[in-house]
Amino acid sequence: MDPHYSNVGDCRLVELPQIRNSAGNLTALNGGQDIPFPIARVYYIYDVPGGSVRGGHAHRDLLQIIISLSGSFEVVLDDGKTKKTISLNKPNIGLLVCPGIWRDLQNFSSGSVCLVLASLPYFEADYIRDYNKFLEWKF
Ligand code: T46
Repeated sequence: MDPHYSNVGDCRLVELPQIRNSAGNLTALNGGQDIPFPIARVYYIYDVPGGSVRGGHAHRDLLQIIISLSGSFEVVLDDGKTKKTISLNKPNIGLLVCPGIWRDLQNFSSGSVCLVLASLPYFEADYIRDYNKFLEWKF
């Protein structure tokens, strides 16, 4: 997908497998199978103070799946024309975020944990952290 032409409609919720038994649930994620790309990096966000907003950037090439492992938060997706707010609050639901989409993460509940599976290693040059530059790059 050309990230210059991606839009919020290309981002979607992905149902992740759950193995349930009387002792609880387990979710195993295999890159390229349960996740639609090979996983190059995993990171997680936690201890977010109330009212904090994270994100505030787009990626040129990176694909990600964002999962709420515990608690809840919202992801605001923005393709420069349309914004869409997605609430995440289930550890078996991931949000696939395409390249070329601005994202903000907000309304973190107390104790929430955000897990992110990323298609590429951390590379600061892949970030667009200025919204006007994002619009210039996109259009
Ligand atoms: C995204 C949202 C959901 C690293 O050194 N390695 C890493 O893999 C990451 C993700 C970050 N960092 C450093 C870069 C900054 O100095 O950690 C610091 C905080 O990163 P950032 O301000 O980008 O964090 P968020 O929560 O605003 O954004 C992160 C991801 O960067 C981003 O790709 O989509 O989570």
